[in-house]
Formats: sequence, C-alpha cells, structure tokens
Amino acid sequence: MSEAEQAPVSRAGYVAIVGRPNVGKSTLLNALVGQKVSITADKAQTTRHRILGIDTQPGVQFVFVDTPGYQTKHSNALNRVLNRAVTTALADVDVVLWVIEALRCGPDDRKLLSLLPANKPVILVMNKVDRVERKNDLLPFVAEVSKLRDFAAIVPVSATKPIQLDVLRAETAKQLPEGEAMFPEDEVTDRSMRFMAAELIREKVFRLVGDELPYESTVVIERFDETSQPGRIEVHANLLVASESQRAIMIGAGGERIKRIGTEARKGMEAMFECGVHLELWVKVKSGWADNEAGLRAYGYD
Ligand SMILES: Nc1nc2c(ncn2[C@@H]2O[C@H](COP(=O)(O)OP(=O)(O)OP(=O)(O)O)[C@@H](O)[C@H]2O)c(=O)[nH]1
Ligand SMILES: [Mg+2]
Repeated sequence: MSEAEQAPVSRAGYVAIVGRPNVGKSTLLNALVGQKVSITADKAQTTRHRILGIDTQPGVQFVFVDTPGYQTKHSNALNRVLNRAVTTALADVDVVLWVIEALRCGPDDRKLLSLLPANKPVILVMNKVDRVERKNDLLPFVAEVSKLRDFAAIVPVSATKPIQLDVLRAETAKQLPEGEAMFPEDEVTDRSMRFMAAELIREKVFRLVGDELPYESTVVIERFDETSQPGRIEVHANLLVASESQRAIMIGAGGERIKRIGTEARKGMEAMFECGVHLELWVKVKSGWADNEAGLRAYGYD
C-alpha cells in the first residue's frame, strides 16, 4: 500500500444525491462507490429508499445518500412517501449534489432546486454528457443554469462512461467538514444483504416488466438463510401485485416472465454476495398495498 492510501481520514461528511426521476442518481452513486449498492433501471422512480453508499479515499470519506427521484406529477401515498424521503434526506447532509441531465433543465428539475436548503452548498451535476453530440451546446446551457443558484461548483459528468467523476469527488471533498471517518473504511453501504436481495428482485421487475406494473408491485423477503447450506444463501420472496390480472402479467405465458425475473435476480445476488444463491419467488395478490401510508410502513417504506 502506498503512503497516500494510508492517509488517515481527516474530512468526512454526508452528500445527498437528489434530482428528478431517471436522471441517473443511483448509477452515479454506484460509480462513485465503485460497486453496485443501489438498483437502476430506465424507468422513473426505481429508487424507493434512502440508501447510503460509502466511498473512503485517502484522507476523505464520502457518505453519499441516494434518494428517490423527486416528482411532481402524481400524488398517491407512495409518491408522497418518496418525496418526503428526499426532503428529509436533505436535512442531515453537508453537501447536496443536484443532478440534472445535460442540456435538459425542466420545471420538474427547477421545482426540486427551489426546495434545496438555502444554507447548504449545492453542486450542480450535469449527468449523461456522453449523450451530448455537440459539445459546443454545453457552454450556453451551463451559462443558463448557473444563474439559478450560487452553486459551489458545476460539473458535467457521465456516470456510465465514466467521465469526470474524479473532478466531482474533488469538488465535493472541498465542501466536507473536517472530521474522522464515520464508517469502517471497507464498508460500502448501510443496508443489509436481505434488503439488497429484495432490491435486486425489484430491479429486475423494473427492467423486465413494461409500463405501470412495476409501480404497482413490491417485494417482501420471507426467508433469508445464510446457514442452511455452506456457501449458499436460501432466499424466499413474495412479489406483491395489486390484482389477479397483474399477477398473470407478472407470471407471463407459461411462467416465462417470472422465471426470467428469478434467474436474473439470482445472478445479481450471486455477483453481489459472492456466493451461490437459491431463490424461490412467488407472485401474490395484495390489493391496496401502496394506497395508504400505514400499509406502506408495513412494507418498509418509511
Ligand atoms: N447515457 C447515459 N445513461 C445514463 C448515465 N447515467 C445513468 N444512465 C441511465 O439512466 C437510466 C436511469 O438511471 P438511474 O440511475 O436508475 O436513475 P435515477 O435517477 O436513480 O432514477 P430514479 O431512482 O428512478 O429516480 C438508466 O438506464 C441508466 O443506465 C450516463 O451517464 N449516461
Ligand atoms: Mg435511483
């Protein structure tokens, strides 16, 4: 190990990652942490929980806080709970990364910006620059959005390529308070394997099932057993949907869709947990699970 790697942590703090749905917050978190800790999909509102991703570098520990996409279009109980998760996360952090897509800053983006605390440093992160064909278009766009607030920094990045993540880290580190590490240096998240197992199943539902159905479903782990067999984890999970017709869609013709969800979720777990996984998945009808806040709390949305 080099001397630099041994530099003790002297700066540490919480960094909220906020933005409109689907701008790439969770992808960015995973890229910064260097490991998958938050699920991603090309659909709005994939993230439903506040998830920590810890990145310890020489001299500095970043505790990134992934949040659900802030949305203003629908206001059912689940969306209210998700939006609240965003605003609560903002209260406890040292820095805010406000993520938008390069060349796009619409009313939804601005609405969230108006909710960011006035007294906290905000870094404007323009993600997905890899998709910008004419780089010359970036400058006038930056000039325009930079008027919206006194940003601590403006950093164009790509979470997937990745581009400029070291610049983003350096700008973020400048805003962190002095202090010791808050988490062990090899820790990457605060979430349990059981939680991650449910999330990986949900990710496959978001990726493999069309339209509205992912929003009407959730996953409950019934059994998570690391001890029954050496080197293999036994996972039993229920996929809750709101009606019989949704159940049929989730299962697919001849059980094909649920089989694919199960296979891909199992592979994701095996990669993440670095051991064998036996996954059993059932689709159950539980109508109204997302209709009221008490019901949501029962399924871990708080
Ligand atoms: N081209 C490109 N695509 C990206 C980049 N970052 C994220 N994406 C894609 O954007 C989509 C949304 O990514 P997520 O990370 O799930 O977005 P999110 O902001 O966490 O979304 P919610 O949790 O639903 O609010 C996925 O298909 C990602 O692969 C990027 O830098 N470039
Ligand atoms: Mg997300």
